[in-house]
Amino acid sequence: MEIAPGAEHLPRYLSIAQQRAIVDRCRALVDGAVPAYTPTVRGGGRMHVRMLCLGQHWNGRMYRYEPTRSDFDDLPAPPLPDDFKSLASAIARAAGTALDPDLCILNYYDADGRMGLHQDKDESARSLAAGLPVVSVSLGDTARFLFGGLKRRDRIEERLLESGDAFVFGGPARLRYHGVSRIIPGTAPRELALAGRFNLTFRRYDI
Ligand SMILES: O=C(O)CCC(=O)C(=O)O
Repeated sequence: MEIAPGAEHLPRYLSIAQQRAIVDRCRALVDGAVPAYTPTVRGGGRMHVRMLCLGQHWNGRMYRYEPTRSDFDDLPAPPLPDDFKSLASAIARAAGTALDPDLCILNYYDADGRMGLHQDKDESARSLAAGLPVVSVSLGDTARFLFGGLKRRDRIEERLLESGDAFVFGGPARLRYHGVSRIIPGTAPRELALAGRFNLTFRRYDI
């Protein structure tokens, strides 16, 4: 489903069995040896998600990527698993584009989770100029996803991202503002036994 040039929503892309398998992996990752944490961003505000970066770490105080979590505990970002990479590439292909990701930001939203309107623009200038897409996978509770334009004040469309949905934005849509206004508690498929929502966004830092 094309939302805008370069932006595709793929509702229910993942089967329940696939969702369960990924949710189990996400649970193990966020409570693993390098656990998810709540980032503090430039200006001192705390984000409303628990975050774990795979492949490269996004430093929320500096708005830049780095191999280790110098804004938190200096631990190295865990590697991006090969099957996660393949999943993101398959989704990009299904959306009519291509991505060979080298990093993923995994966020967990509880019932109060949200994310302000922002652009994903900390990847390399080459990656952004090429319009390499961001591939997003949603699991668990439904999110009210905000999708705006290239300027913060542009009209914002609200769209529900449900469990198993994929959303891809690249090319002319790569720098569109987006965010999550709220999570709708209790909407995750029963089979996942998950309160809250995982979201994975796959990106390519450099070409
Ligand atoms: O949770 C979502 O659907 C969006 C996540 C997001 O905007 C991000 O990680 O940059």
